Amino acid sequence: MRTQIAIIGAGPSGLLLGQLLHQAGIDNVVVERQTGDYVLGRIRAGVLEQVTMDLLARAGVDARAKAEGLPHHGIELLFQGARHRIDLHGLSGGKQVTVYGQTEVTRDLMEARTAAGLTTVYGAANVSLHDFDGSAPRVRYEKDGATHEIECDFIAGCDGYHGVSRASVPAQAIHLHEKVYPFGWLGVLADVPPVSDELIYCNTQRGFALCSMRSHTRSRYYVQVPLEERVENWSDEAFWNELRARLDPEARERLVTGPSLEKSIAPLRSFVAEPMRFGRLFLAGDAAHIVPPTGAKGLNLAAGDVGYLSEAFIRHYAERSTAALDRYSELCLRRVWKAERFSWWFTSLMHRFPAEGEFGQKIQEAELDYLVHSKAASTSLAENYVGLPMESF
Ligand code: FAS
Ligand code: PHB
Repeated sequence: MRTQIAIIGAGPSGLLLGQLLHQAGIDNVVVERQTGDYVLGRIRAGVLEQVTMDLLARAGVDARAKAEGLPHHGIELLFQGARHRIDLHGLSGGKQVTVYGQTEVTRDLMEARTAAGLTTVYGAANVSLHDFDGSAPRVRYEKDGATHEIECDFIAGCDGYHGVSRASVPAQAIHLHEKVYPFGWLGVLADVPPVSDELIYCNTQRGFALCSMRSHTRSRYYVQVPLEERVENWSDEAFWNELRARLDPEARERLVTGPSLEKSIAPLRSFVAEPMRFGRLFLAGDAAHIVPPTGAKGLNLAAGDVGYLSEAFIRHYAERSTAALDRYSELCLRRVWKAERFSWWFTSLMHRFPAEGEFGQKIQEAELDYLVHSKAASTSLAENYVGLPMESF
């Protein structure tokens, strides 16, 4: 098989890239190791920046997100028993975020790809990348008992943190930065109405909690748990009791509980691989960076990378120039590191760090008190939360 761009991974990065390239007449093939249903079964992000919504519109797949997504103009911070609203819309010059689950984004992209008759190889085993440091890269995979090979001009590594793309780069050519946090997020998805109209981020003596949602009838909740926790130790009742214990009286009163549709524990880490380009291999999304989900940046950063990479490929083929491709890594990493900083800061502010002791808790409370009473500090939170602008090549 031959194509212009071989894309590894059918998560949001790979599918959005495939759609944007198709719209520009650039041939591409997506190779995914799981089944489509498996990919859709992973419950992940819930908040889209306007930059991401604009990219979905450019890809022609924003209709449902615009119709069913929930525009949000603010978030609340709960600490020392009181809730304080951060006016994202007012403090960011009129910007908003849209609550629309990553699962739905992925579904919309999958349907568009199928409708366009584009090639997606699901269930591809033992994917391997070859000669991306030369002029004729290739991708190999096994399926239905046979080994297949894709000849291409470029490879886009959109295969996430545990993918094969970054792992295929020689160790001396890549520099990894990582910080692992001493806790995880136990998350529950349930068909119950959200406890509030907006997201509530909670800093409490018992640990962090987040009240989020997918719609007016489906809620997503998280509580901070120790790293050694196992999801099988948490019945639904135990989860709801722990969440209740971390809420303020009004939210506790309004909380509607019900059977979990999904329950899982996600570890938290900050991670960046530099650079994000190796010859004719380009990394995008979680293949290149991970943020703790506190700032709702993971999916949005992935979309930003794809916005840059699709534009760079389009310019390459239109202008027979490598100028934009040569700047891809630099532009991505400038935006990635700013999001890494914000996600680290918000995680450090909102979670309990037992090793920091009482002094650490008092510093957190002082910073939160300053944050909610300072327009300058709240504006900084707001402009990072709604998403920083993309640069031009
Ligand atoms: P993905 O990991 O989504 O997709 C990579 C794809 O590549 C997968 O389908 C995988 O099966 C495939 N793949 C892997 N190895 C392969 C191989 N060798 N060959 C072929 N295919 C291969 N972000 C937020 O903003 N908010 C959140 O609340 C949030 N929660 C998260 C919870 C968890 C448990 C995780 C892991 C991430 C979470 N994220 C969250 C971040 C998440 O949304 C990612 O940013 C987003 O999925 C990034 O999309 P991709 O870059 O496409 O990577
Ligand atoms: C979610 O709804 O899954 C979500 C929302 C905001 C976050 C993290 C996760 O910061």
